[in-house]
Amino acid sequence: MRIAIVSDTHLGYERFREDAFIQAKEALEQAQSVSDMIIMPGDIFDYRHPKPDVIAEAIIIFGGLSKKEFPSKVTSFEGKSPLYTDKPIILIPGTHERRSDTAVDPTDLLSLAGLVVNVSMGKAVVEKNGEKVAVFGVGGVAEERFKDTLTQLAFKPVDGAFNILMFHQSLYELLPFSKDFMHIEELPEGFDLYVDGHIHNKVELKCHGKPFLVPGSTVLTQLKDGEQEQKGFFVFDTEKKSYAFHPISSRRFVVVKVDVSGEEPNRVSEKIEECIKAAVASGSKAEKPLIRVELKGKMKEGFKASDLDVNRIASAHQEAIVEVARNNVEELASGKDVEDLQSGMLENLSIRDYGMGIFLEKLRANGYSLKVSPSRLFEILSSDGKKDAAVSKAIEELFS
Ligand SMILES: [Mn+2]
Repeated sequence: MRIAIVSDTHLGYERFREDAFIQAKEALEQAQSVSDMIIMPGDIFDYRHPKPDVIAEAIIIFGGLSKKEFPSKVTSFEGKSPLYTDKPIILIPGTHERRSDTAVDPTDLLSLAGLVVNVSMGKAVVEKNGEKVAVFGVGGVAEERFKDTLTQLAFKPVDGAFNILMFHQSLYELLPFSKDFMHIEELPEGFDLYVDGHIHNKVELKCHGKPFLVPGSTVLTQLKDGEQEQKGFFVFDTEKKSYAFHPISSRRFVVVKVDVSGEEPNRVSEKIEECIKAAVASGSKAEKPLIRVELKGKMKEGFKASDLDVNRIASAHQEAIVEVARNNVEELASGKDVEDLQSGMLENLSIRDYGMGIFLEKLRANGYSLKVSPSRLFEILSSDGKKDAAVSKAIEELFS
């Protein structure tokens, strides 16, 4: 069977709302035309509470896919909620949709509407002419809960099927900066393919000798260097045991690095202009590229980063969307936290995970030793809605 893997469509992403919709639609429609089934490892939406018009966009896209026949169908299912369709569009919620364990997230809505199969914390078996593919899903959880969650789920690969483990997490090999991230070789053995979301550039690795694939997002969001490559999706062929990347048309993103060392502001402005011109000229004019100019170094004695009018430079361009980052110009740094937040390392981490990290650190420093997992506590405290009830529940758990 041919399995399309489309990830991190981020429907409703405010900065590039139209891109998110158009590029998700293109990726999914192309994916359907070249595959027997589609799997999606999370962040289908950009929010836990998408507005009705964003939910409508998702219904338009997934409703369109559901109207067509797939060559395969879901023949068995175990999950948090019942199965509402046998169409093989199988997904899990990611970090952006994450809510408390029992709450309804927006991917549940698509499932309830009979448009997709939400395989979070469950298993779906898809069949085509007797061939079976089993998809095991772990919806996005706090990083330090991932290992325990896998242990609790105790997934058993299906005999005679091609088995896929799909999740939405940071792994140490991809983002090597937190001891809460699991290592790739700690993932359970016995699967034929490992599929992860969350990372917005494409990744191809091996896990226990089997392919480990991250297709990356279909829309620009994080603006990291890795997002300069073309967006798209993977198609894995279970017969050939091989896969290919299918690019989609997406907004071009260019990062240019400008060294300001020993320069005066006027010369820095000229350098930036030259770089923007070159970046614009290197692509087609059909769509405005997003150009991120990263300044680095120490300016000429007597000048500082704030002498550069980056807003004027950025807004002076019609043919591109320009943003100028001057946080690596030396004079600007002020305090370790700000540096941390602005450093490239943290760009990889969601604010939620960063907050979780600080929370854990404080608990550890204060000798926290109660049995309630700190990440569970964090989730309760940061869950939506009835805060009072959530907090009293947490306190009850803590002291009972
Ligand atoms: Mn994402």
